[in-house]
Amino acid sequence: MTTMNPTVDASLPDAGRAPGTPDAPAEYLLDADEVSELRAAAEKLGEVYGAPSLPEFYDRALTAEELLPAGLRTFLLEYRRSERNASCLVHGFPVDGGALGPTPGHWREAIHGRTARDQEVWLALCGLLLGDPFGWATLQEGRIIQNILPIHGDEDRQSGYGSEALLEFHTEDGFHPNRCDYLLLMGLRNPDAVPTIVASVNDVRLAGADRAVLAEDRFLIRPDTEHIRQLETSAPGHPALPRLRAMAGRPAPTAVLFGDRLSPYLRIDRPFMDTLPGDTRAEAALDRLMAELHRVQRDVAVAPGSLLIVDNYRAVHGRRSFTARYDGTDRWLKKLTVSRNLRRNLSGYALDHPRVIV
Ligand SMILES: O=C(O)CCC(=O)C(=O)O
Ligand SMILES: [Fe+2]
Repeated sequence: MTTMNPTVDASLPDAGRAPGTPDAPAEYLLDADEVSELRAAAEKLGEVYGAPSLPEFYDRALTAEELLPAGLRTFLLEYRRSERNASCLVHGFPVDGGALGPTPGHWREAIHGRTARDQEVWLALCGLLLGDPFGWATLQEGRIIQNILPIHGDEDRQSGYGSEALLEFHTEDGFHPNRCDYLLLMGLRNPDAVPTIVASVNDVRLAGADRAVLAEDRFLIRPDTEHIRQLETSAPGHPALPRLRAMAGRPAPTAVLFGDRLSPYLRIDRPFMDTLPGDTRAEAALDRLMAELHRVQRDVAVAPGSLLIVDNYRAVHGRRSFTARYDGTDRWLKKLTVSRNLRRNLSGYALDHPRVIV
């Protein structure tokens, strides 16, 4: 790819896509035979490893990803290893809306439900194929699989429980050095086709000078309030709370672009970000990056039975605003976070299980 404008660095490699091709999600459609295999896998696993929302499942189901259909495994491994696409979509997991029962009104109810067990098993197996699924002691009582649903009273929050407020682009847990490599969202219900929004850093065009500024430790990312809020409620004496409060009060300056200079990774969460005081150059570069991310954004309405996977180092994601119903028919997604190397995530603050980090 070449450009006539010398100030715009559009020469980033396309990582295997045809030159100039936008980074659309790679897609995979499960066929009837594969669906039968998936059903057999869910039946076989049943209760042997316990619930996939609990960390012990992953200690026991060490090789269970072998039960996934071969074509799906190839697709997911290629996605992981090539890094060609910042996101991908798998369609065709069975979901029986009737058997699910009503969308719970709160994640506290949802974590005890088991009506979506098959979907949780498939989500867990896909996560195991990509790496090490993990959870946060600070979120949904350490559940590895979380529930995304609108909560009454949280309409304006920047979290998976909001609705009326646009959920701004963010890197998942962007403030945290141990954030996930992959974010998986499995659709159970989405009657108004409310879109998740994804923007790939591969599509962003920026002046070289802006890229250089964004690659310097000139930015502060504070923890989103959800982490601190849930831990203060569930475990006010938790030893990680002072650390989280320090991350909020005195965040360490960090870079927004990092990794390969020609094909960088990205870390951003604008509503929780500042530049160092008076650094107008960094602020302007950040604004231009945000504008670019908005320019290249894509809507992806995660439908029942679809799985959206976002590479948390290559794409930011958010969600359009919508009006919640609170009548049992609301949008409901299952969410899993995956590390490529859980060893890297061990911080010494986990109390119960190393897979549940802080
Ligand atoms: O609801 C969505 O589509 C995305 C939610 C989200 O960003 C999250 O829970 O991290
Ligand atoms: Fe998110």
